[in-house]
Amino acid sequence: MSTERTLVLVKPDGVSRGLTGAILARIEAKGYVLADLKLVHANREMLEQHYEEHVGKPFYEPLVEFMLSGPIVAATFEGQGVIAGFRSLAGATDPTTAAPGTIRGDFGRDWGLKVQQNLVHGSDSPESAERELGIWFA
Ligand code: DAT
Ligand code: MG
Repeated sequence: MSTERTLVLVKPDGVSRGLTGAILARIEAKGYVLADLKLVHANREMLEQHYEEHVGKPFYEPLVEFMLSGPIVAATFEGQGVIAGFRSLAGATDPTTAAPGTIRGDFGRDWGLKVQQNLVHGSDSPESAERELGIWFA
């Protein structure tokens, strides 16, 4: 396992619910190092690049609309194995079933079909991390 960088987004639901500090604190408490941070009002072009793997899926358009609905906090975190490590901290995609102890499991509400309101995004591979960091921290 090597020192890596990953992109973490606190999505509009996390920011509007006042959970940004609590979420970032968990990541820092794990020992990952905050290397960059900003509040971003995303635009459609950024989101089309960010979610390019999901274009055409049924949840794609609601997902993009949701990500446009309010400010997002974008962070770069560094650490040994931080890419998989953060996804482990975040928990399963659906907050309804995410395990207790994870960010989505503890803070995520049972939104039924609104799976996109799951508080956080984390890159899923070193290639995704570099690509996504280039979008959010261009
Ligand atoms: P993750 O964010 O856990 O990496 P993903 O990359 O598969 O999940 O999907 C991106 C986002 O799209 C996810 O955070 C929430 C939304 N999403 C995924 N699957 C969905 C589904 N079946 N219905 C509604 N939204 C979904
Ligand atoms: Mg993903």
